Amino acid sequence: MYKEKILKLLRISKAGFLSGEELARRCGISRTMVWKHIRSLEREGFGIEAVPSQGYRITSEPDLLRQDDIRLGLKTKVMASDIRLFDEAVSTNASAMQMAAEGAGEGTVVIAEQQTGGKGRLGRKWISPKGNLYLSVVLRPNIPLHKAPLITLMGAVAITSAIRSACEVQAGIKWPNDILVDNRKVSGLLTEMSAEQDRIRYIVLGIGVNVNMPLDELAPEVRDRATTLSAEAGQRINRTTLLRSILKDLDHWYGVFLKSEADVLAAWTSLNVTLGKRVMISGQSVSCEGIARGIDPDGRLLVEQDDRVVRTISAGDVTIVKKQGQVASSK
Ligand code: BT5
Repeated sequence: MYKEKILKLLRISKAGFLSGEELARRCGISRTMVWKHIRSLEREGFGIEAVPSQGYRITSEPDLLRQDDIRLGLKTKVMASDIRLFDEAVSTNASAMQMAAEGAGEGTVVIAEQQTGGKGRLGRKWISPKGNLYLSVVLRPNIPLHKAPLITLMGAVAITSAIRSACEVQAGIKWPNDILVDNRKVSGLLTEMSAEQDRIRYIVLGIGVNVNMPLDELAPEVRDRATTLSAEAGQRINRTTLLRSILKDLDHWYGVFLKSEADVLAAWTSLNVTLGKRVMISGQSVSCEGIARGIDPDGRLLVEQDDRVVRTISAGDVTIVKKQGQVASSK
């Protein structure tokens, strides 16, 4: 607590020095304690210059997510009721599923600076080096099982609007779980759940966003179809600001979802890049090609084939194609 107060005072004074005596007085602690907290901030990666007779000042901040910085000015009803922040996790989804099984409350957010076993769908991998955002949220909605896929759509709406407002990058949603910028994947969502019969026990909504990592961290075959927000914006992105925006928008859209699923579907439709396009669907149980015409109330994709038959797709990978059989963008 005192450490955060000292940090706040140093940040406010910006380039100016603050003496140990002044800091001690403002916090109501001894100068020795001030010094200990300064050392602890240095261990976290803050550059702090100490000049005898003048005091301390911050010279550099680490590029790390910090609990207090995330909470700064964050007003949410459900999201971030509890924030669990890790330097490293195997998979924030796996951690959040475990925590939910042990009773973690709705809105618990698990965040990691990097993942060693980041998960995509169907056993695929999500490459997760430092410099990006990896988070998973525990949700306990009182909805029937067949409505669970709408959580992915709700999450996609929230992430897309957060990216648009925090980074001014024109992101769009590709059904079911991709966020694209100019046809390249910048973010992916993975929804997992625990359920019995027709009752959902809990859902974990996992979100990976490529923010500042160098693109060469990705294998060439993935890199060709991926991008980062910093590459698109042409500048480094403040991850804390983006994360706050994501939590705020998730909170908003989850609230909307619980009241009116139709409003989420309408927002999804306005932010999507799939509808009206010719798509190729490849899935475990279905593969087809046609025009993506819409989504149904359960979030399934409606594809009109060339023979006019409309297929209802509940899972699969979508590739947008230019003409029959010609790939324009893919997974
Ligand atoms: C996804 O799967 O897009 C879901 C990604 C969810 C990741 C988050 S991170 C926090 C939470 N914890 C987890 O363990 N997971 C979630 P899918 O649609 O199956 O796409 C996976 C495919 O995307 C891979 O097979 C690669 O081709 C590609 N890919 C992998 N890493 C990528 C990256 N960092 N950026 C862009 N594309 C990537």
